[in-house]
Amino acid sequence: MKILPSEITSYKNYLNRRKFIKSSVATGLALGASTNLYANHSSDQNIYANQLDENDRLNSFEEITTYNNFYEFGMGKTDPSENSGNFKPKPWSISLEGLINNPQVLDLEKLLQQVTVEDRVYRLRCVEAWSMVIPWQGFPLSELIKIADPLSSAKFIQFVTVFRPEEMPGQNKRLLPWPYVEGLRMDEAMHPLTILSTGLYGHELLNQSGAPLRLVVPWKYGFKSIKSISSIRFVDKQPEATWSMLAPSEYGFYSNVNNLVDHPRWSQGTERRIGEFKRRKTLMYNGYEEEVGYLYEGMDLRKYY
Ligand SMILES: Nc1nc2c(c(=O)[nH]1)N[C@H]1C(S)=C(S)[C@@H](COP(=O)(O)O)O[C@H]1N2
Ligand SMILES: [Mo]
Repeated sequence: MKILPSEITSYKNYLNRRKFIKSSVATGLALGASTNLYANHSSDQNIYANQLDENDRLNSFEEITTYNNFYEFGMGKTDPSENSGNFKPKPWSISLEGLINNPQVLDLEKLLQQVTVEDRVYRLRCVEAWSMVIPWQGFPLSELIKIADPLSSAKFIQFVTVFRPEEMPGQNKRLLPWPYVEGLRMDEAMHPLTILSTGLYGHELLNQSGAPLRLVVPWKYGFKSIKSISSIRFVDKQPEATWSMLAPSEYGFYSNVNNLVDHPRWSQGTERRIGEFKRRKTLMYNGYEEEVGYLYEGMDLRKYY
């Protein structure tokens, strides 16, 4: 999908109509006119701007869509925007599998009629110690979990990225074991901050951002937020996740942002916000401690990193 310069300006206007406040939830902000939003996008939006402060400038559409990690399209930060032109995110289906009452293959367009797409402004903190602030559109993962109707034996969820080497040039190379997989514990997956995103800045996701559907888990390092999801598996044991499978001593299953536990190659005490020079202090759970800290009470976060 090509973005015209005129459209980019309209994202700015779209944004200017919104006020981002310090408290966790602001209600009643009307949605700007955008032809690209799904029909059921409610006009009375909740904007979750959790723990953002006046220093948290939103990154621009340009920054968010040209500095990416998406190894299916190459390892460089500009590779995903440059090499994803042949990827076809439409039509799209997601299969719900495993320990559930309603296994099925869902058409994404139909699914979007059943869920509530909302605005969520979240920080994204990459393990490589850079970060961005991104205005997503998405719906709570919990809504999809309700459709799946898990059995009580389902304790974790595994997410799988589509495998299409003809459209994803990186999948023809052994950069990672394909397909990319990730996982969450059921209570993390059910948490209201966890969303499946379909767009950002009021625009459908571009291919480099994980079109047409990607996970966003704002208190975890970026690699947990798996892109272009084609199946969701409900399982009883902690599932494999690409990076923790590849380098278990560097990437744990939980991968909660933790400023006290350094990665062997990157300090996690500070971060560089894309577009800025001065480093910022990294916040525990990426600033979402109040909301998610209870999920990990009693766990040794040095062991379960
Ligand atoms: N399928 C897939 N999902 C992925 C990745 C990837 O390589 N493949 N990279 C992850 C990493 S390391 C990060 S930091 C985020 C980056 O998301 P963004 O490009 O939208 O900022 O996507 C994550 N999701
Ligand atoms: Mo990352």
